[in-house]
Amino acid sequence: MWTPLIASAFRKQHGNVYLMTWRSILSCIELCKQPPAQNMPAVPAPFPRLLLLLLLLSIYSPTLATEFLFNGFKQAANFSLDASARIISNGVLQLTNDSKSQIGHAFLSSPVHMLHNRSVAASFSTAFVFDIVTVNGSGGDGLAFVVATSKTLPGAENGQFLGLLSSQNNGNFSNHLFAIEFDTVKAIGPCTDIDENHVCVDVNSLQSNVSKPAAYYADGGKKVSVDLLSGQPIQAWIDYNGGTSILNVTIAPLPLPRPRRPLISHAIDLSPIFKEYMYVGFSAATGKLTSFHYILGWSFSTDGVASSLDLSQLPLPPRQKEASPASRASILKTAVVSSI
Ligand SMILES: [Ca+2]
Repeated sequence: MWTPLIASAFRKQHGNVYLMTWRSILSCIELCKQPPAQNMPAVPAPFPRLLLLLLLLSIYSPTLATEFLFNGFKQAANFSLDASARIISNGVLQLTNDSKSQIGHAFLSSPVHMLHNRSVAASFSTAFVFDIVTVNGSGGDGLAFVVATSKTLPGAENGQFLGLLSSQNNGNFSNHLFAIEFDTVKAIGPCTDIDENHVCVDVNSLQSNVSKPAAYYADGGKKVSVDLLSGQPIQAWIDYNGGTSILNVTIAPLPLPRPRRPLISHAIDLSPIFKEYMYVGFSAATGKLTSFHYILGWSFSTDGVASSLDLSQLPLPPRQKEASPASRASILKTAVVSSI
């Protein structure tokens, strides 16, 4: 009777999210402090509840794994959103609207255990579907999956900094920031980019460690370009093996299955970057150029491969009205008139 009850504290359901963290262990301790419910038989005296707790902790606590799955964010209560980020009514996570110079952050509220024995980076695996929708063809600046020590990334700048860092701290070892960028502007300056449609690995700096034009490898080996500004949903898979220190990043437009060959396969030891507990989530920014940046679903695990998203359950971004040629002409005319 007690075993399934306590075990359930380790796999607590929040909407369609599952967490197995210290929070669960604390819940378990609270559970054991409470007197049994009326219809619940007391734990037999020879098997004290504390002993039962210690037995269960010995089974579950060494991994401190986190695992969750959001097929849309309609019932996601444990999220920290700031600036322009919000969850719209159908469950789409909107990081930015198409206003200029915006930043949006969305992080899981609870920190994730990312360093084993305080020295070795944990393996992790994540899959998510994003959609960058651009009205009137401007398009900028991009979004990123982030592992950071902060849920708000204070002082971060918009535009080419993607809401991750700033001109003041870009490149500092003390940032403890890891990100995978999906960048739609070719920046010059402190965050120089290879092109205006790329995927890259950032460690403490927007001057990326590895950059590749956005693409996937088809089964025959052919490299197929992916337009990040297509307005169509794109799935990304990021897998880091803490044992081999290999990071793999793969993308493909929906509904394609995961390509076998990753776009980026990079040897990097994240142990000096991660702290024991980190926050995982997303950041996006606009600058002079703008897009709506959306996340439609997200799966994450530090305990094996992230669960597959159920693509049939994912919400769609709201349809944006594109300015008609007539209204564009009107806007242009207004701009010309107002500049005179
Ligand atoms: Ca960049």
